[in-house]
Amino acid sequence: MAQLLILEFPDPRLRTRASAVNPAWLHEPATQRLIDDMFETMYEAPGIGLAASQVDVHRRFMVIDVSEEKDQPLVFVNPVITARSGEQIYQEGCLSVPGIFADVARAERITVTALDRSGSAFELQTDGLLAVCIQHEIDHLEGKLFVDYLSPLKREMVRKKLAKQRKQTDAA
Ligand code: GNR
Ligand code: NI
Repeated sequence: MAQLLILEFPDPRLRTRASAVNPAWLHEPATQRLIDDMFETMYEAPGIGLAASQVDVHRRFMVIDVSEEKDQPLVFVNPVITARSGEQIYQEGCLSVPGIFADVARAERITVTALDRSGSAFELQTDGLLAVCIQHEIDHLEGKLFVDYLSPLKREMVRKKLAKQRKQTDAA
């Protein structure tokens, strides 16, 4: 197992639109290792989700675990939201935008279809934090970040704050 490097805003690679996963690719040992490495990277961060885009793999899949005990790993391959209803506002963070938190409005309840890591299709109806996380990760696959929901001025403040944080970390 290995920890992977997480791309950070405003890295232009985070703007790449990921392409569909060929189900045959899931049967390759290297792919299964990549999924394991993404879970390790997510748990170590620590985070509740990680999209392939964030580790510079521009394929449509993500790993998620929103459980308290960190014992409910979920893999979504080629996820599609087929129904959405209601609205919830959640204070979001992102491993690609470290140390920044902001309220984002998203659907409260969603239905998502996807393949699991072995290539089997499933459908999930969910709400609350898991629904927020799935929407956040699918945004990554589209090259979209939660800071894109903020005003351009706020987004510029985020960019400057991260640049300053990095300067301090690099100097230390
Ligand atoms: O770890 C994460 N926490 C989080 C909190 C609120 C809304 C979304 C998230 S996802 C984030 C991990 C991440 O950046 N996934 O892309
Ligand atoms: Ni994120």
